[in-house]
Amino acid sequence: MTTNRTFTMIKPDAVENGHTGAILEKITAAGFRIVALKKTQLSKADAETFYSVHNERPFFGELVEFMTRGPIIAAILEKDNAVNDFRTLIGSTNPADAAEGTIRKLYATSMGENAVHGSDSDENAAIEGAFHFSGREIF
Ligand code: FUP
Repeated sequence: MTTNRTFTMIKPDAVENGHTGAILEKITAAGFRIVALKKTQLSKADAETFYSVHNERPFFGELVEFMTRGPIIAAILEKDNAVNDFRTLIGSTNPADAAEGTIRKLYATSMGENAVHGSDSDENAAIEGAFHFSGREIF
């Protein structure tokens, strides 16, 4: 089981607002190595599958609508303690609660449109990475 990788998406809001380059720079400056990277757009079925853990929540419809409205950047990142260190780098789900200097504090506009995704466990990092990338897209 790989424990030094995490999965991220730069979400449609941050891509629309032109923050892709700045966010990738912050990620690599923090010591993460990009092992897979692509620009893509989620279908409704993709977003419903990716966020199926939330499918009973009241915000699920809006979340799927948001995540499918434009392209995203998907990436697999490598670093010691990747899952936890990346969640520290991105900050709290709600940007109003996110620490100064975190990616969500800098680039997110709201809880619903919060600029970036970061896996919450090694197990989910592996599942989410495999959802987006085939073996020959990972280096
Ligand atoms: P995170 O792990 O920080 O990405 O947050 P969650 O997995 O709890 O939530 C996934 C996404 O659902 C968030 F990025 C935004 C959305 N969400 C809401 O819109 N409202 C909520 O109350 C909680 C989450």
